[in-house]
Amino acid sequence: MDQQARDVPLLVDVVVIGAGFAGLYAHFKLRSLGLSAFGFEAAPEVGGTWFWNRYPGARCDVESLDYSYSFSPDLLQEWRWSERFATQPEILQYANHVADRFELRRDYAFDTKVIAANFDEAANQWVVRTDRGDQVRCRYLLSAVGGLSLPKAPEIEGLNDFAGRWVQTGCWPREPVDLVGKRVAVIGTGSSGIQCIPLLAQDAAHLTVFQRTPNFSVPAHNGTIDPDYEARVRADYVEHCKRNRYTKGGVPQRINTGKSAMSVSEEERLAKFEQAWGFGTFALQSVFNDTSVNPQSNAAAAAFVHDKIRGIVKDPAIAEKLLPRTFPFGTKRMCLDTGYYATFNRDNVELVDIRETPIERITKAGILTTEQEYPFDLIVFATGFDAVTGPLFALNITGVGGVRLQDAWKDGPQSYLGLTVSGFPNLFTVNGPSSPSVLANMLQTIEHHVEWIVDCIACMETNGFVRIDADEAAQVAWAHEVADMAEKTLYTKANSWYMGANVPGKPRVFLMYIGGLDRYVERCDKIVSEGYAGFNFTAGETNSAAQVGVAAMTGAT
Ligand code: NA7
Repeated sequence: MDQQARDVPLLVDVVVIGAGFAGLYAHFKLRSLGLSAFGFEAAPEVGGTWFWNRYPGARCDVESLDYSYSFSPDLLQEWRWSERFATQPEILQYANHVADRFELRRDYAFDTKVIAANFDEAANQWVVRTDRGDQVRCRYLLSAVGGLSLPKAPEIEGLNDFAGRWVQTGCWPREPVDLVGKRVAVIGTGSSGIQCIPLLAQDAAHLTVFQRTPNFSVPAHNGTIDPDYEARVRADYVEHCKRNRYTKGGVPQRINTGKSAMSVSEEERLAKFEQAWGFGTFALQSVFNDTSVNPQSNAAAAAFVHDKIRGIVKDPAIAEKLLPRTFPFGTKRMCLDTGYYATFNRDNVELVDIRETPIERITKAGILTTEQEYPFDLIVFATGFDAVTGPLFALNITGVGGVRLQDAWKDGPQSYLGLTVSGFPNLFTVNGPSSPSVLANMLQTIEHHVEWIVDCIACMETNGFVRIDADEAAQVAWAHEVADMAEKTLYTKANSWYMGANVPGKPRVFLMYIGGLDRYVERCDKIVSEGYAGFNFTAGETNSAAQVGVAAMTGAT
């Protein structure tokens, strides 16, 4: 299909990459500024991560009342979630509703992947190319590609020999996958594996779980939303969301003692853990204030979960295999499940500990471990993502002097505030590395980043600036601050995707700002109030939004 037939402009103020929650909101905000924006989305429709992750049991681990856009009071009131933790289909429906309601689809090319973005220094423009042959120039490039949008390729030898079918949780097929009567394998026990395993077990004839590292999981206690709580939130919904932005995790801390787990008696500690376990959410992590920094408090939480697992799983030998022991509690993302551990009490479910008997290869019939060959009809890879940096590298970005982002970040990502990268002017990254991103409610982090970016662009337009670039010294200082903060916690002790440790060869760097969304937002505000401290602006001849709009319509460059 040619460029004009798809109405792809040749020149636009802003190119937005991605039509997930970040991209959609960016479009909405940019339009309100009177700027022309055009978006590319690899999927055939909106939704981002919620389009791709349609495996059985896929669900958000943030409560749905909080996992909602807050920018429109009307939208907040009109949308009703049916469950406390929304399912993937319902979240996708929500994304579609938002796109329809605010007419956000019209400036997107779907089924279109960005394959390169090069900064033209003379013009202060980005030149964006796609896999459909489009080439678009823009003054600002906004990446809204999401941190968990590039599934890791299955790394296990022999996959081409397999006679059965294989799928990945991170790009699950749109058509139903037939499980009935099938012998199914799942490789991976992170959030995705833990969410889908109970449902696969219900439908498959036999399910074998290949576990490399057991994870901590707590019951989500999903169900309908407590009507009294919902009424209270709705009575004050806009303020509720504003308050969320000034919390550590972007959600209300509904069970929080504000104390060290070691400062209370064992009886009180266990009672609080029990309350948190019974409540769901990430309460078990936040009920005491030192779980992520104090090894003793952390060990107490881990021991509590171990006892719970032993209590649920009937076979003590299987229970022992399911106990996470190799990393501190919560330092790999804790999982929220529905019936995960109890699934191992089913007759048709088997657990293979691949630390004890590693997978040697995939064969024509199934999976060969050092102990035996297991025959399968279907293998499910729930093996995670090349998180945060992977999706940005996939864009093939080159900045000033033709430097590739991959090369600039060969020792780990360097970003000022997770929003901008020195040497890559006029590029903004929503939820980029060294911002809170997944450590807080993503709807909050997305809204905050998009608003910051759009305000910054508005400031540039008003002041006649044509280029913004992060100061390298400010960026280095920020990287140190982010790393120092992480080092003071137990998070750096885990081989997690937070650390980049799940992808062979990836530099080991903690990828998020761990100081809390509240502190981060205040920091960003302060930087703005100091005249965008740490940023360099260049004044120059600028095409006004209106001029660019005309150019885009006429195809002039
Ligand atoms: P995760 O959390 O990265 O989990 C991936 C799982 O797959 C984890 O148990 C890995 O074991 C396992 N894995 C990865 N590669 C292999 C290979 N090669 N062989 C065997 N096992 C492997 O990804 P998820 O998709 O579950 O969740 C990602 C995020 O999405 C989640 O944190 C939420 O924020 C939403 P390992 O622990 O590396 O030993």
